[in-house]
Amino acid sequence: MRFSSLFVNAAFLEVGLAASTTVRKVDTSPTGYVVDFVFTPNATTHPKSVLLGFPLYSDSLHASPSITDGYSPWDWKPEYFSLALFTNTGSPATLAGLDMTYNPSSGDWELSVPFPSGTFNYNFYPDCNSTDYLNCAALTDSSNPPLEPYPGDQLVSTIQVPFDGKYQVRDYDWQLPLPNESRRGNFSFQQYPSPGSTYPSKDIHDVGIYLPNEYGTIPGKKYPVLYLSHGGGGTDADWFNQGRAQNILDRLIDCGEVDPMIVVTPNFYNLGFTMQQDATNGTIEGFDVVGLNGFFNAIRENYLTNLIPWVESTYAVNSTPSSRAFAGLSLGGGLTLSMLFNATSTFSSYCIMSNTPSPEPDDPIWNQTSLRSVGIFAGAGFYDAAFENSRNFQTRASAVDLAYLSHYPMYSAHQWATWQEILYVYLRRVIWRDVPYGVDT
Ligand SMILES: *[C@@H]1O[C@H](CO)[C@@H](O)[C@H](O)[C@H]1NC(C)=O
Ligand SMILES: *[C@@H]1O[C@H](CO)[C@@H](O)[C@H](O)[C@H]1NC(C)=O
Ligand SMILES: *[C@@H]1O[C@H](CO)[C@@H](O)[C@H](O)[C@H]1NC(C)=O
Ligand SMILES: *[C@@H]1O[C@H](CO)[C@@H](O)[C@H](O)[C@H]1NC(C)=O
Ligand SMILES: *[C@@H]1O[C@H](CO)[C@@H](O)[C@H](O)[C@H]1NC(C)=O
Ligand SMILES: CC(=O)N[C@H]1CO[C@H](CO)[C@@H](O)[C@@H]1O
Ligand SMILES: CC(=O)N[C@H]1CO[C@H](CO)[C@@H](O)[C@@H]1O
Repeated sequence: MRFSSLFVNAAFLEVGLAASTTVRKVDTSPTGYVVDFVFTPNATTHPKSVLLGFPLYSDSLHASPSITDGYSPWDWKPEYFSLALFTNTGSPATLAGLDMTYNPSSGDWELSVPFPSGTFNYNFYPDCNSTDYLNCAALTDSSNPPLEPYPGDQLVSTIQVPFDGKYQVRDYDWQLPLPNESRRGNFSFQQYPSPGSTYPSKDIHDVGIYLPNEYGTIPGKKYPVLYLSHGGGGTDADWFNQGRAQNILDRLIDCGEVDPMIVVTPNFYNLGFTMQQDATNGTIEGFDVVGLNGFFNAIRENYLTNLIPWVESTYAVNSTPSSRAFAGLSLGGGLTLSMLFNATSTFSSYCIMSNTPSPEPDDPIWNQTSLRSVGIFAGAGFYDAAFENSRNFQTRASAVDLAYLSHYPMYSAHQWATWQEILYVYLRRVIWRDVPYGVDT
């Protein structure tokens, strides 16, 4: 059996090992690389077919043949980009449902696919019809499991592919693991007391923690903390699984581009309230974000009461607002807005990614003077279904002369590539800088 517990990071760095999914340098691939996928059916199943599912490609004008029919990986060109779900032009784009081939001698299903540089999520769909695979069970790769397989997680396996300038123009190597393992930071999943939590057990909740490589080696040193939220349907594991935030931080810290920091990835589900319930409770104070405000209020108060004090009493951190920042994507972008408008002075800056709607322009909440003392950074993918929400936020901020910086990744939609890039720019150019932001920021 080829099963191993290797993470893909290891599979990529040590291509010779017996992992089922390997990244291989191939000069005949249009990208310079292929990924060899191998799916081994388990002893009790004998699939008739297996599909490999991952996002297809769009072209530089996002004019691919149709929204459900992007370009095949074998036709890949340098200006193409991977197009995931929820674009701003009509219905969600499809995943590629690529037929794998049965190898009778190994008993495995196999497929080698060209991939450009970057981070990609995929699943296997046994016995599935390519036209309706979204109704099929999606399996992760047992040779390359999610870093924390987790109930409720958007369970996918993730591969990372290097850049090759001979074939490609966009270099995403800043997402790859820092080569020298002994210089990487550490991430882990912890539990903290959170009254009301129903998972993983009563009044206990999960949280992901990234510690920089030097953590614990410099007596008395305290670190700033970035709180980095997942989105709808996600968990505290997503930024490590799908976003590979640990790699992005390792690299930027290692080369001295950002100061070492702690990153906390909270989890806003199973805290004793649901969106449904809190929407029915109507408008609580502050703004009404399409019925989500009650949910956001409850999470915000829960984090302020339970999570942040726990982090600050458990780790060597600076407990001042100037050493705290909050970021989040999609539904977590809405939560970031809730923190910005209703916990304004708790954090020094806010990174709002692909957010839900912001307060209406006539809401007096825009006029709070405290908003002018914090940093605001906002963006979404250029083809992101949340692009409009993000622009509306900026238009409304501009209308009250509220300063912000923004970044809109060109070749991306509502997907991890967008949030990785916004995080990368926020870390390099914005976080911990003095406000108001100037030309040097
Ligand atoms: C084998 O696959 C079946 C169907 O997906 C599943 O129910 C079963 O748990 C699997 N067995 C193992 C050992 O993974
Ligand atoms: C695949 O699914 C579609 C839609 O459900 C159906 O029309 C088609 O006949 C199916 N094809 C096969 C080969 O099962
Ligand atoms: C990796 O980093 C460690 C710690 O800084 C250093 O001692 C070692 O020489 C590095 N290894 C390589 C191959 O650069
Ligand atoms: C982080 O440290 C813990 C405790 O030493 C260890 O079990 C875990 O494997 C480390 N995680 C990573 C990603 O290195
Ligand atoms: C914000 O303050 C300005 C100046 O006092 C005022 O003209 C405007 O109506 C206020 N906006 C809101 C939404 O309250
Ligand atoms: C705080 C509060 O009033 N929560 C209520 C919200 O609505 C649900 C029912 O939909 C109640 O169970 C909660 O107590
Ligand atoms: C400005 C604003 O809406 N502030 C509210 C934030 O939330 C707390 C607790 O829910 C309220 O007490 C504030 O009035």
